[in-house]
Order: sequence, then C-alpha cells, then structure tokens
Amino acid sequence: MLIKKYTVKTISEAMEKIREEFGEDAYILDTRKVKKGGFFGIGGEKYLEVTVLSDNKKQDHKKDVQKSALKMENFNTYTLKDLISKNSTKDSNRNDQFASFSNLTKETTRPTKIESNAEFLKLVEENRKLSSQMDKDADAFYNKKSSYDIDQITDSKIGITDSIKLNELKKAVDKLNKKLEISNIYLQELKEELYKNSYSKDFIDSLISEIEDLPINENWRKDENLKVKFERKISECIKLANFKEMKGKIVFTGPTGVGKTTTLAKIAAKFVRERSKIAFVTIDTYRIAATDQLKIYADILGVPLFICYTPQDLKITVESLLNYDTVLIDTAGRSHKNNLQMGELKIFIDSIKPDYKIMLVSANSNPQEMINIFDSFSIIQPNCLIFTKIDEVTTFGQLFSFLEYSNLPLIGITDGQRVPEDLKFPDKEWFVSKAMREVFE
Ligand SMILES: Nc1nc2c(ncn2[C@@H]2O[C@H](COP(=O)(O)OP(=O)(O)O)[C@@H](O)[C@H]2O)c(=O)[nH]1
Ligand SMILES: [Mg+2]
Repeated sequence: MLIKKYTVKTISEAMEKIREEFGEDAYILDTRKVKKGGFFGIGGEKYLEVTVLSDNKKQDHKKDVQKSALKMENFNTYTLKDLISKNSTKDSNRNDQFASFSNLTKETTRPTKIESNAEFLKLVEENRKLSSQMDKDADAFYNKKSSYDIDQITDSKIGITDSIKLNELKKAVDKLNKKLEISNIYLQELKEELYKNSYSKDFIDSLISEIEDLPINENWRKDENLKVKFERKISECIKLANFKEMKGKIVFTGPTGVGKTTTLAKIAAKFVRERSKIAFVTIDTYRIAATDQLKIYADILGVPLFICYTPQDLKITVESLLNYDTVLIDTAGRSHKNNLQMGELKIFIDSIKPDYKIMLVSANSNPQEMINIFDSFSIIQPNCLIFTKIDEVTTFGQLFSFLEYSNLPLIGITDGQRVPEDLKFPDKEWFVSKAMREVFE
C-alpha cells in the first residue's frame, strides 16, 4: 500500500499521472490548493496538491523504486509501514487505534498511528461505504420526498428501539381515535336529544363546551356527572321575578295573539283580591274587538278602563292615575317584523316610563323565532318575561335557550285560556325537573 502526493497544475494532469503509476484502483484521499514560491505568502504560483492511496498489485514490482523514493523527501511518497514507524517515533504519546484518512493527509508531518495495512484499508472501505450511504440518504431526502410519512419510516432509518417506540405511539393514537369516534357517536346522540327537545344551537354549543372534559359513553343518560353539569346549566338560565312585588306602571308587550290581554286579565284577577286600587289602560285601539275584550274583563273585575289614542294621551292618563297601586297597560299586537310599528310602540312606552315592561313570548315558538322576536322587541328594553301557552308545548328546550339568550327574569307562565286560573308561578325545580326528564329519561 502506498500514499503519494502529487503537486500539479490541473486535476487532469494529476489523473494522468495517477493512472500511469497506479492504474484505475487508486483512491484520491485529498486535494487542496497550495502556493509555491513568492515572498512571505505574497505572489507565488498556484498548484493543486493531490494525495493518493493505492493497494494495487501493479505497485509490487515497483516496490524497490518506491522504497528508495521514500528517502527523497521532495518526492513525497511513503509506504504505509514507513509511515507507521515514522509516526510512532515522532508522536509516541498518541495512542489512537485508527486514523481517519483526513488525519493522514492533512497532517502528513504528524500522521496518526495505524496498526496494519489491512486495518487501514478496512477503515477506508468503511468510510467510503458510509459516505455513499449518506449520499443516497441525502438524495432520497431532497429529491424523492420532501417529508417523511410516518408509516414509511422503516427500522433501517430510525433504529430498532425508536421503531418499537413509534409503533407503540401509533397504537396509542389509533386507540385514542377509536375512543374519540365512539364518544363522538354518543356526544352526537346527546346533541340530537337536545335538538329534539328544541334547544337552540347556541345553547347546545355552550353546553358541549362546558362538558368537554366528560367522557360521553353509551350510558350518558345515567351519567351523574353529566346530569349535574346539565342541571347546573339550566338552573343558571332561570332567574325568577317575584310576582307579588310587582306594582306601579306595568306594560304588556309582545306579538299579536301571544296572550297579552288575557294574561293582563289573569294578573289583575290575582291583584284585585289583595290591592285596593287597580286601573286598566289600553293603547290597543286598532281593533274594536280588542278594546271590547278588555272592557269585559274590567267590568267583571270592577276595574276602571282608560283608552288612549296618542302617546301624549297615554302620558296624561297615566300621570292622573298616581293614586292607583297598580296600573296595567295593554298594548296593540304589533308585528315584530314592522319597524315602524315597533318605533311607534316605543314612543308610547317611553312617554310613561313604566316600572315593568313585560315581554310575553309564546312557549310554542321555536327557539330561533323566539330570539328573532326578542331582538325586535329589544328596542323597548323589556325587563321581565312571561311564557304563554305552555299547555301547547311538548318540549322545554326552547324556553331554556330563550332564557339564556334574553337573560330576562321570568315572572310566570300561562297554561290555558281560563281567566284567572291558567296563570302559574312555578319555582326553578319545576322547570329543571321537566328538562331533566325530557333529556335523560
Ligand atoms: N292555549 C292557550 N291559549 C291562550 C293562552 N293565553 C291566551 N290564549 C289565547 O290566545 C288568544 C289570543 O289571546 P289575546 O290575549 O287576545 O292575545 P293578544 O293579542 O296578545 O292580546 C286567545 O284566544 C286566548 O284565549 C294560554 O296560555 N294557552
Ligand atoms: Mg290584546
């Protein structure tokens, strides 16, 4: 085995010389640019220094020539054996078992200790294999794939321990996905149950976000944690206003046919027994029948009725009734879709500054309808609520959804046409138990 340095002008000149001397099997270990001549590094000519290693048999017959050449320092050719002995005497402190070929070439004045030709050759071969593998990997990485697919990462790329870990991870992710899918089925079931019971989309979404830490499984209807959370949420929606405390100027608002006049009469009937002075006022002058309807109730209950046609009229009338405990004011059934009518209603209402502005909402509307109605009536800023026609509903979800949306305190409910019987003031538990039964049973 031989290592030889050539100082040449071009690489092709070096190749020519190498081929001529060693044939095709020589290894080029290193090439570097060097300067020769000049003065203190300034000037001089540029050369190429090429270091070559060869184990070619072709060299055997030239051994003697090479050996003698070794003695000529400027010829720069050494046998490996010579190199080893030279090295061990020059640097006996170094005990590296093997030297990399870069050490051999770059530190030719201090070559590293090498045990044998075979070992050195083996080292060179291994280095070559390694570089070729690195080239292939780099090529695959940059040219064939921009990113690795987790399933295509093989043992050879990541090592066996990592591969086992990765498989475990994949299994865990699969398992988690399955669990999520199953829980999604039951979560979906819960959502559908809520939709079936007329809960609004907003209500369902907010409930789901509040229970996301709970595992929803096939037994969700029996799940106490879920029940507790649901119960808490619907309880929080309900704020009750104390009916008995109501007095002063009380206005009844809401769409046509919701039950304003009937409910006013029902409430009046309850007040009449315990309050000395009650009066009725109506601004519902659009329909003669509407005035007649209230007149009948007024007559039955022995309560005075005042009919007002303008906001000014209303203002003066209400001011004249200051000595009445309670003044119940009926309004026309305005269409919540007609902004002009809503604006007109607002002018009437603002003229008297009521103590209570009751919004009446029919319980048999769907949650979105209820919300639309509330949005339209918000112009008059209702401050309390009555659900009418509860006797006509089969679900309760729309009530909780509306309570949550409007945030209005609830005075009571009406559950039929009978005056005064069909007016009720249920407590929270009544509403909650209805909802719980509906959803969980
Ligand atoms: N089923 C049922 N019908 C009611 C209820 N409240 C009112 N009504 C009826 O709804 C209709 C309209 O009521 P009304 O008071 O005139 O509504 P207004 O236009 O808002 O004044 C009447 O036939 C009432 O008897 C209730 O709670 N349940
Ligand atoms: Mg009416």
